[in-house]
Amino acid sequence: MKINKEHIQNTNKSILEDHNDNFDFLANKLTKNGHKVEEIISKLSEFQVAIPSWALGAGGTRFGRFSFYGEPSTLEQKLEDVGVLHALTQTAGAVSLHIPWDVPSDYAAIKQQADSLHIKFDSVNSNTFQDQKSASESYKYGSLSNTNKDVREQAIQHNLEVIKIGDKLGSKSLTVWLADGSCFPGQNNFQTAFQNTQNSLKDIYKGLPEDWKMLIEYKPYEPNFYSTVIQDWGASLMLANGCGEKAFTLVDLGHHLPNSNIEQIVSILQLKGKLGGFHFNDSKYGDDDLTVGSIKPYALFLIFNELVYGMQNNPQNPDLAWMIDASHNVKDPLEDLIQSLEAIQEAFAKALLIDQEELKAAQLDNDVVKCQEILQGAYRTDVRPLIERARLNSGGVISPINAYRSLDVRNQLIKERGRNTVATGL
Ligand code: AOS
Ligand code: ZN
Ligand code: ZN
Ligand code: ZN
Repeated sequence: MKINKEHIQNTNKSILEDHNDNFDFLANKLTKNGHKVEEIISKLSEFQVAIPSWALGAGGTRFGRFSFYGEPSTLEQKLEDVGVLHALTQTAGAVSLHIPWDVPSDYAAIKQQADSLHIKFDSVNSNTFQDQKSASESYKYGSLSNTNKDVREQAIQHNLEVIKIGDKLGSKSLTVWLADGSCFPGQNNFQTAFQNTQNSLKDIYKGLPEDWKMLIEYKPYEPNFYSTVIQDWGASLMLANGCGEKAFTLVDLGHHLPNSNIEQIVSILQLKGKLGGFHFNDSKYGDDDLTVGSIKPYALFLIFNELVYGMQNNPQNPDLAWMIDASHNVKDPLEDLIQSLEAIQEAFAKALLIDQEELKAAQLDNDVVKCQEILQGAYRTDVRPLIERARLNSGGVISPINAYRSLDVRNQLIKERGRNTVATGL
């Protein structure tokens, strides 16, 4: 299934007039209030979010998995799916691969396919949380933190291999997420596990090309339920600092204990130049991996407020690797990703509406009420016409979900691939 210009024009036709009315109304209002509408739109157009290869099929839980049919089972098909998302939204111009699930068999062909779909290869992910059939050592008791040197060595070599694969595709970063930890008190020596992890990461870091970054993801629990070796941003930051200037912390929104102030974490990491990447999702209880913006959209907006501030004021922090890390059992995965992309754009657009100068003045006056008015004034604005216009300007559709449905994409995919396909990976 490939979306072409004709598809796009046809689905836009019937709602173009409505869109124009809504856009003009909003643009007039914003311009009167001193906003530079064109600038906001071009920032929205530039903002690209990587799609993780493992979110293209139904995720499932340990209790079962309900297929959505027509799911991609090869890397080529996964790229096709990202191509559909990108053609409609013009926001999904990158894919994040997980090795060994996504090892290309023909690099030149895969690169060519990605090029033709305008998709870049974002961060590559290593996998030391599952045992591979051919592996001689098991990660049951940890990978980079394992007390057994042979296990650590196998995990290090795997990460170095992932860098090589990513390098051939044009990726520029390695994301390390470890399941390492313990399920019961006394099972692990915390200090030994941490030191082993630091040393292993240093060995991987040595193999990082000059223009690459290492992104270190943290998570408080799951799959281990008593302790996780890289449990929070502090542990991640210490490890990144221990490795060097090309190592950074990666924040996954679902990887926090309840009520953690994520916007504050994000803000301080940028100040220190150590925020490297982002996994977007939403959650109510833990690492729920739900659609971005589906549970706590205001929190997402507050996080974006800090991200926008950081992008404007922290040149010491590199450009961030943006990725969606969501997966669940009930929606069409592509529709879910479209909703996530929309929620990200919406939070970003609203954050761009915050008048930073006005906010700073209110903060200096200690005018707490005004500070809140400024934030909530931006949050309450319906910015959807801006996002629609950004998509239109880049050749996308006004309404991606409606277009996806009217083009009957899922049934096309089922026709092409069959019903009982199983996505490789989780
Ligand atoms: C796991 O909880 C992390 O969020 C990972 O970033 C990611 O979901 C995983 O690598 C995919 O299996
Ligand atoms: Zn993640
Ligand atoms: Zn996660
Ligand atoms: Zn998650």
